[in-house]
Parts: sequence; structure tokens; C-alpha cells
Amino acid sequence: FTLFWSCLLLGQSLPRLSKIGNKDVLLVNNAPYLILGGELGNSTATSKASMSTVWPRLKELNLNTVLVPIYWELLEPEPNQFNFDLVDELIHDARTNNLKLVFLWFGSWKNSMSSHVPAWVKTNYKKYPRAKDDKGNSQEILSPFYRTNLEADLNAYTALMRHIKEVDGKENTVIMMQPENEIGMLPVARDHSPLANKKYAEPVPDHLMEYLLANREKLNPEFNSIWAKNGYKKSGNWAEVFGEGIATEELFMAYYFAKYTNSITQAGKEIYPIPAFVNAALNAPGKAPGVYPSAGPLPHLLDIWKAASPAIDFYSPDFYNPDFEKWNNLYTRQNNPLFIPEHRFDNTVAAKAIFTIGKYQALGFSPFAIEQNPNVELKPKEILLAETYKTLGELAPVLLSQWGQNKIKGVLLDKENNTSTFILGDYEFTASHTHNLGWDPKAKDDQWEQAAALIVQTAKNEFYFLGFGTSLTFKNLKNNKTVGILKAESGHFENNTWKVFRHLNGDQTHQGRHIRAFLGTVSLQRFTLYEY
Ligand code: N0T
Repeated sequence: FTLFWSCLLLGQSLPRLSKIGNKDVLLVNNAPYLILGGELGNSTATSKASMSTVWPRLKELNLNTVLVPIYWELLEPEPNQFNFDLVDELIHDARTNNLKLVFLWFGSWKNSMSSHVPAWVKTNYKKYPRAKDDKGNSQEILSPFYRTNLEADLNAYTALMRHIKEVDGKENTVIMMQPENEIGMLPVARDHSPLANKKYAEPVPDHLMEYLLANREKLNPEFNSIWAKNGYKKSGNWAEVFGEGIATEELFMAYYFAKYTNSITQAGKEIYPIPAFVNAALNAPGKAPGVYPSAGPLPHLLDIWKAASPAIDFYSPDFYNPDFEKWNNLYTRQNNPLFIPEHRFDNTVAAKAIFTIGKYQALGFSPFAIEQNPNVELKPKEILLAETYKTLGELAPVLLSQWGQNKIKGVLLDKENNTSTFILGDYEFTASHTHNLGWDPKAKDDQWEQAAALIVQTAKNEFYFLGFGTSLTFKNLKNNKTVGILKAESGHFENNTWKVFRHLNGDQTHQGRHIRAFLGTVSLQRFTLYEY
């Protein structure tokens, strides 16, 4: 069965990636879909009882999608004996709760380690060899260089995909797959097992060299500089082409991790071709390969990953690091679709969901450990996320109708970056943190709570604004006239129809000078502008 034929037979109704204008979009049941997601903590989805209080919590948070691990050790407790009970319960309960699923395959690797492989793999380390450090010590990391490891993982993953196809091929509750989780090499930059050593001394594979040469003009600068330093050598072993040292060792590992993961993904897609992505633990700045989990799909390795893993649709950053915008900019180069499968569930997630969808028109956003403690009352950060997802969900049809046409902008504001300008149609907007208005005593604080807004243009002078902690002022770039507010309303959508809650004027627009929403709660507004 080739990928081509399974696509044809299953028809054009499976979840798939497409484009609207110049942006990627996920199609689910043939319609554009925005993932308002959350990822479960690692051990939550291991029993029906454990999930029972979680489902209502996910509904309270207004998620439309939940990212859930499938654990190899529980799926295949004995070789080739599969237990699909958990998978079936998850699909059934997700449907009952009107939620979609993204499955995370905790297979060979989970946060670098092979902690989720079945006991029969763990204990049979002769048959399923481990990566070794430079002193020959085995790590609890399956070596990507051994066919037996690949075949065992591939056998389980394809059994899973076959099962999903069988039980969900029509309904499409499962919309994407994440093969493996945060792949990474530790505690040294490369595997020193016998086969790894052998491969390291062999020539860089031809097809990788061909890819790099063909894409030479578009290579990411961080990778390009490694290759450039060694004079863009076209052949030789890894150290000859890229230079001696840990930077090259990381490239080498990235290639073989990517190739292994690609084989699994490709085999899964031949059975059931839904989108697949791989996530990365971002490297802590200033740390060396081997110290941080290395060789995953990190920005400086994406050229290698792309060359070796054509079956993987995109690569995603997990956020436990600062510099949100910087990393997202790195992950949106070379047309990589942006999806945030994990962000630490801190007080900033609501702002970042709004910003990510506004600025990048990302496929979606998903805080990690979304369920928190489902038995206690919602905390402020959870309430704000719930309001954000509800409002984004209502605005989604409008957003998706303007997707990829330069009609949507997003801003993320704090004390350091407290204003931002952007252009929509004839207008230049200035977005400013509401603490700049000087009315809030908190403006004197050292840190400002993060504010965010997205603005979508729906007609020449008509816009929707969604967010908090932001004020907007305007300039017309086409003429020298002053821009005023013709009308401003807060409201919401009911069955895709705009319902006005309040007509906003007076103090709420600073007597016609700005559009704004204070911190603390999500506001959805529609406004029109005019010139005088
Ligand atoms: C993430 C999560 C889960 C100060 C950590 C992040 C999830 C995995 N790993 O809770 O384990 O399955 O994908 C690793 C980054 C931590 C960096 C802390 C920096």
C-alpha cells in the first residue's frame, strides 16, 4: 500500500494540512480548524478512572482539542499482544465530550529517555541496544542505529495507526499524530555504541549532501555557518564535511534520529495518512550539545531534520524558555507551519494563545498539564484561558475567512515591549499596553502583566478586536485626515451572528480616542473607523 493509494481510497476527508492565502491551516472534516488545545500531564491518561474528572475540566476550559499520550508500554505489554482499551476509551470519551484528539506516541523516546518502552524491550538490551556515552556506559535511551529498535517501535506504531483507522477512519476524532516526544541525546553529544561509531566514520549519506546542495541558498544561518566554517565540503565523513567536534556530532545524531522517526511516521501514514509533527525541547542558551537534550528538531538542525524526515509535516517548539517571539520566528522559517503543542501553564498562556494565532496564524496552541488539579476550583489563569478559548472559538469562523491575506495581526505587550505598530489596509495601528494610560497604580510595578490582542479586518473600515490590556489608536496612511471611531461595540457571536452586548463610547473609548480592553478579562469588540 503506498501513501498515494491510501490517500485516494480514504478520500479527501481525512484531517490534512492545506493553505488559505499564504498561511497553513488544518482541515478537519473538510473545514478549516483552529486548535484551542491543551496537553495532559504525562500520567493522567493511564486509566479511565483517572480521566473521569478530567473530561469535565477540559470542557470548563473550553478546549476543542486535547493532546494525549499513547504509551507503548501499555499498548504492547507483551511482544505483538496489543491492548487498545485505553485508546478506545479515549476516542469514545472525546466524542462524547465533543473534543478532538491529538495522539502523542510515547514510543522509543520521551524527553530523550526510553522510559515508556515495554518491559520486554527494557530488559532485553542485547536485542534492543542502548545508546552509549563516550566511556561506553549504556543510557536508558534506545540507540537509533539498530534495526531491531526501529522494527519494534514501527510494529507498535503501525498497529496503533491500523486501529485508529478502523475505529475512527470515518469520524476523525483523532486529527494529528506526534510520533515520539522531545527526542534528544544525553549526556554526551552523540551515541558511542558500536554501530554509531561505524556510521560516524562513514561518508555523510549522499541524499543528505544532495539535499543540502540543492537547498544551499535557503539553509538556516545557524546550520549554514557550521558548514561554511569547513568550506562547504561536498563529500567525506561527518568530521571531514562539517568539522571535528560536538557541533558535528549533534548534526550526525539529528540525521539518524530524524531518519528513524521518519520511518515510523512514513509507515504509519501508509496505513492512515493524517498529519504528523515532531516536538522539540528548546535548548537552553549557552549550553553545549549533550548537556541540553541535543539533536531534536531544533532551529539550527531543521535543515538536517527536513532532509531526513519528509513524512513529518512540521516541527514544533515546546515552551519552557523565555523569548517566545524569538523562538516562534525561528520555527516559522522555510514555511514550517507553527503549532505550539506545549507551553508551561503559567499566567501568560492566554496572552500567548491570542498572540500566536494573531501574529502567526498558527494551527493552534496548547498549554502543558492542562488539567492541573481537576478537583479544585479554577484559578485565575485557568479562567482567563477558558474565556480566551471561548472567545477565540466564537471568532474562529471570521478569522479563518480572513486567514493568510494579511488581514490579521497580533500583539504581545509587557513593560519592555509596551507598544507595537502594524498596518491593516489603509490604517496604521498603534497598540499600547493599557498601563501606558497611567490610570492603573500597577503601572508603577517592575513587571507588567502580559497583555495581548489580535485584530482582524473584515471590511475597508471594519475590524474585530480580541484581547486584554491593550489600547489601539489609528492613522490613515492614504490621506492626511484624522481617524475617528464611527462605532464601537462589545459583544459575542451566537451561531455565527454578531450580538451586541454594549455600545462602547464615553470613558470606554476615551471619548472616541481609542479602542481598548483592560487586563483581567477577555474582550471581544467590533469597531468601524472614519476620517475627518
Ligand atoms: C516537557 C514536559 C513534560 C527551566 C515537562 C519539557 C512533557 C515534555 N518537557 O513537564 O515532561 O512530556 O514534553 C522539558 C523542558 C524543561 C526545561 C525546564 C527549564
